[in-house]
Amino acid sequence: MSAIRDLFNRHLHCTLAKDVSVATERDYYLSLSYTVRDHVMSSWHKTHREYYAKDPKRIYYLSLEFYVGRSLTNMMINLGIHGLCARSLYNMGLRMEELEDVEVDAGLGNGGLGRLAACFLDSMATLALPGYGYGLRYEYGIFEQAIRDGFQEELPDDWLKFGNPWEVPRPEYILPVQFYGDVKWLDDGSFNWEDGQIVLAVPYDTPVPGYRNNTVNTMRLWSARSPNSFDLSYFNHGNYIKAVLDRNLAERISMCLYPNDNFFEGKELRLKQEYFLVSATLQDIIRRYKHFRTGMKDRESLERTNFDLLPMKVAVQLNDTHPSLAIPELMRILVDQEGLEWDQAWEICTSTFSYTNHTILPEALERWPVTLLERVLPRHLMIIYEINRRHLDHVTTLFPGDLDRCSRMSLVEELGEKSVNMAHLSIVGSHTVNGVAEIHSNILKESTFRDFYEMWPQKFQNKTNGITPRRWLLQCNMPLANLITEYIGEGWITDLDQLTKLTQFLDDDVFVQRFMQAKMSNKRKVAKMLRKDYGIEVNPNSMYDIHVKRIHEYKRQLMNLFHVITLYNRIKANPRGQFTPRTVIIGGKAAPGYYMAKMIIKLITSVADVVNTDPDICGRLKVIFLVNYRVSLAEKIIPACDLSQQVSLAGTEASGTGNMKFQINGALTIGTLDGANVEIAERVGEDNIYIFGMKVDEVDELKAKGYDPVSFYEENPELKKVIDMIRDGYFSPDCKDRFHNLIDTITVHGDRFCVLADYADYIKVQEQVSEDYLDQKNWARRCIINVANGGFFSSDRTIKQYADEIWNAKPVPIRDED
Ligand code: 26R
Repeated sequence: MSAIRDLFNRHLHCTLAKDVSVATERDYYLSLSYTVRDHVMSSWHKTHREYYAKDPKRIYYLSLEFYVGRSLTNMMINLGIHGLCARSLYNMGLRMEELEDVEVDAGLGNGGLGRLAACFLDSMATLALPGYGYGLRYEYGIFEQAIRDGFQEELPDDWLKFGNPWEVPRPEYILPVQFYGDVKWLDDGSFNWEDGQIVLAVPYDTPVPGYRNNTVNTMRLWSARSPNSFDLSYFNHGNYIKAVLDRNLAERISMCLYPNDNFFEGKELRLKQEYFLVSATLQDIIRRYKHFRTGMKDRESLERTNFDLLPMKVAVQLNDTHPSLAIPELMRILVDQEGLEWDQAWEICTSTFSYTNHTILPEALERWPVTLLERVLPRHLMIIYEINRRHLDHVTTLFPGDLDRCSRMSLVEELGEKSVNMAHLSIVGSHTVNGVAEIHSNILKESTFRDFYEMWPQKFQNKTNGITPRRWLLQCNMPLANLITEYIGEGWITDLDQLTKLTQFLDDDVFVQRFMQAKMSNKRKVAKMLRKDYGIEVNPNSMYDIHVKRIHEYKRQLMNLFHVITLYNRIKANPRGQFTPRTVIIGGKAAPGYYMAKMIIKLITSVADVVNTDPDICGRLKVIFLVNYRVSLAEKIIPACDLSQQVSLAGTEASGTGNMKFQINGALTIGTLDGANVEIAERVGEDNIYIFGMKVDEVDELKAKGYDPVSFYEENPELKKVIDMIRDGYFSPDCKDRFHNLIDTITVHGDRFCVLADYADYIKVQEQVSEDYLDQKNWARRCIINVANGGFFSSDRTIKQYADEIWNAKPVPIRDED
């Protein structure tokens, strides 16, 4: 305890140069963070010493996003010093919880895909797997959302403003990345890409500790820096000032995370980001592969020059197609630089890469225009053409004369602007392709990538997503985590299947009561936050009905809102009636350029204004739009939830991971048979989840016969009333036709996501929810059944399956320091 205090004081004085008389909360937060960072160092060194000595197969997780959120609490918990730090600070008169709240989220992601990458890093470290996360160190992460007059506004996320205590810059390992330039055909028949523009990649390392196991892995993020010779022509012409100022042109590459979720925009800067990550990372991987010392005396090492071993020593996982230029880039390195024959290089490539698909929405699939590729990455385009030529030859031998198939399976699409289909490139260049939930993987095989599945059935796998139970239960929900540990011990933390032991307490009144108390204490905390931040009083006894995720039409926040308006109308029509009180909380960011999503936010805030101020409602219904939803806010809100909304149109949400977080924190789910909801339902049983709406084949059927939203509108008087109110300005008296467009899009223009078709069933099931909630004890029992069956959704399970079934990688346990 005194050791923590001494370190803390030393950092306050020496690292931050602050005296207690002027120190702020942030100074204390930073001092504590540096203290914790000191504690991670010896295991971090030991882990990498061990990897170097043992030379195991390493796993490289390449992702344009790592949505880490805060790190302080997670580091302390995984290092096993959380209690110690809390006590030490308490003795110094400081409250650790308040310091934890100072930390700004590392918001280097949009949503599910980025957060999954962060959970996977935690699980790889906890399973003692030699795994590295490689990404970009954006100076601005996902924008900060503000709400003005009910509309979303975006503010820059200047997250590094006060420094980042978790990262270690490594300027000594800088690597060059080339763009533009020309391809020269050399005398020996080989190609060389030259005369391009060079940008430097500076690595920043962040430690990733496993849960109390001495493993500390590395997340390495690249930052773009201009070389001193960025534009020599200016220097040569004596325009020194201009030359220095233009350095920031190169440095823009890692400036900003693209905030599009599920929407592909073919921007040059984004392409450069993708290649910047890929090029720097592959250089790093190959440097580490070449430099090995197994069997050597201390301090000696060998250069490995033979690349045949690469697939035995390296597994590269592509997190969606965003880093898929790694495929032509590795071919370029092996063929142009290392002088391998094409066939041998291709064999190495396809044995090294595997690809995870995270979405089937067609507008999210990356298709880079050939003209853009030709200008920015001329050699890569040539290589892609050669890959495609050989690929189509192969298709032709397997399916002679099937020209349609050839054109469907081509990497190069000729329809509209000629472009490269990066998903096709990823499938062809990988040994394994996986979806992220059972139903999603089946859709990939049966529809999206059907032709490829017919050609290579063994390539396709499923890896149902998971979440790390350290952050998403132990850390975010202490009341529940402590209760669970008291009853079944702490084994669940690294072996989540042990939660099934909770079923033996289903009829134990004391346990059920205490479970309800844990939920209530979380709900009170949220009520307190809402009072402080929003000036809204919510009743902690009301049902907390929560819908938090990115705002997107396919996720159908609108359907939720139609239910809210329906409830409102029912209360208004019968003000003295009995209604189960609800607090409906909706939160999420809209992509800045997504008009419909922004109008949905405005509609939510407009409905909230009407509902929350209507005296007839008498506190039986509250609507809250949660501003700036992000990882740290999720950790506060999810543990307080009673009803989790997972209502995407069947066949559109690849998996979802929020659904899992709510489940293991003791909420019941209302959802469609989509993504991982299907697997949650299988595990908790139909009595313990509210499933509604069309199934995938019913959606297909409806669309095949022609979906007619207007008929649903005409046939359902309550739905008609909801739609009419919105369209006629009931919620927008200041601008009566504000929501005309929005309503037209889902009625006369025929909503792709069929909100109106699922409305009636949704309302019916919601009535059942309201009724069931009145029996609090039975509700709690069903929540416990949900928690008890959540073990499968640990990302430890997911990662173990990746390691065994895709990567063929083994753990390298790190022994305790003696
Ligand atoms: C810019 C563009 C190319 C882009 C497209 C799509 C950028 C980001 C995305 C995000 C997508 C791929 C995403 O986040 N998908 C989500 O992945 C989660 C983790 O697998 C799933 O749980 C979730 O269902 C899915 O929507």
